Amino acid sequence: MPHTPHGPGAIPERDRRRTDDVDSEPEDNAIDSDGLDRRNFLSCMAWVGTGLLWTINGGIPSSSRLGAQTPKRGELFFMQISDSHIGFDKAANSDVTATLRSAIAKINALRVQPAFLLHTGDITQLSKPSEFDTADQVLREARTGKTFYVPGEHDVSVDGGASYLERYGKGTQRTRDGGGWYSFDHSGVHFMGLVNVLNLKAGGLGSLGAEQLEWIERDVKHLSSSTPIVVFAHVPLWSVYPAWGWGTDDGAHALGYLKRFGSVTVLNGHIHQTMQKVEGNVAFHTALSTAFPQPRPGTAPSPGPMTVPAGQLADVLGVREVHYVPSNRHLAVVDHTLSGNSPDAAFAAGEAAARAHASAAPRAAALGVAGASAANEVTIDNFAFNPKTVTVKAGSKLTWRNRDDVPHKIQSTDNRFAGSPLLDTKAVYSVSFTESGEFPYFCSVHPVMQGKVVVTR
Ligand SMILES: [Cu+2]
Ligand SMILES: [Zn+2]
Ligand SMILES: [Zn+2]
Repeated sequence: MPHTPHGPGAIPERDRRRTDDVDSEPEDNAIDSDGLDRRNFLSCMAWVGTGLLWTINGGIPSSSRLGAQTPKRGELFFMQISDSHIGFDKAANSDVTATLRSAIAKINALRVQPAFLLHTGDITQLSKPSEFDTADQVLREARTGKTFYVPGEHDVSVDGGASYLERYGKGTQRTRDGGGWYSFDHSGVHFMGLVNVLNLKAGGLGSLGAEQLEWIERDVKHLSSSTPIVVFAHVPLWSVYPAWGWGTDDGAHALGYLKRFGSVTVLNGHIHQTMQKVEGNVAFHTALSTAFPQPRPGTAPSPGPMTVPAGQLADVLGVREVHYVPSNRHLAVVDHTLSGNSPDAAFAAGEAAARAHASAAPRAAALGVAGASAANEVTIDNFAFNPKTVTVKAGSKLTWRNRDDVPHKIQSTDNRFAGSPLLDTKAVYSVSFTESGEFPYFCSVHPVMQGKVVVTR
């Protein structure tokens, strides 16, 4: 691939010093077997100077204020936004509509408008018509005028995707139990919008399913291997952190159909932070949310909305610009926080607070303050059922109580008791168990969450 040097002439004055620092690193421009030069690879997710955040992948010299890279003739430029969670109103962000609106305003302020926006899901918090309406209204303020969507689990958990598909499913592949995936071509790039948040299995991760996999195979069959491919889907298609459900069970299977293509870019949301990885011909990127951050893998007791210190929310929310230059192999992906500050400090502070909160909770429970689970009650805290295995007498009633800031949904693994509706924060759900036996169940929104009811005589 052509290596574009960071020529000082191309870099605005204010960015030059930091860029020169990057350039003064030992020269190591050996082209890897995957075609990425090592220095650009290392500068993935590099934080460069105040007001600049960049991840660069693919040889575009980058001073990365949003809009600093003026797209040239023949170049495709689009923006990704993700996880707007309209309807969320907890401590992590009490006004998600306002932060989505400021993300759109940032894009609208660009002199050259993107060809379109990609919204990679969790448009809403609870799939309510009013939430979809608000999202719609704000997105219609975008000057570019065109947004492509894929659903997140928050958009489909109430009704299996029916209302999402009614709004956004026109022109997509439809199946008996949903569908919603589609592809389109733009400026020589083939885009595939995939759905990996429906029909999830107990203990599993995101899932594309057999029908969608077959469609992927068919959809790319006619394309020449030199066609650049952009895949976008909500849940990461590679294993980011399976313990938190951050991956897709059959993601590798899907990517198998894309092996012969020279350039595959995968854009995801769901984890509310930027992560990237390059594997062979495939570059994976997850995006910031416009609503709230989640902790980095393993840095807190569980995923979920994370509260950062007052005044730092705009450091952890953001938008992403993507450029495609026909002569470059990889697309250039540049992430921007709403504030322009690095997200690192706010992430670290939020994670520390989440750990402190978690270590205080058992003490409070021991003192009877917050209350451990009552008899015949399972609480849901930090994406876990507590207790994981609960024993009740036949003929008695068991109650689940959601104490998380995210909705969960109880589903019997073998369909032997009635599942719950989507349980928002503080919601309870009860089932009377009459037969004795073992009843495994899971959360159909976050299928890594599993529990068991043991009913005794
Ligand atoms: Cu859940
Ligand atoms: Zn989300
Ligand atoms: Zn999600």
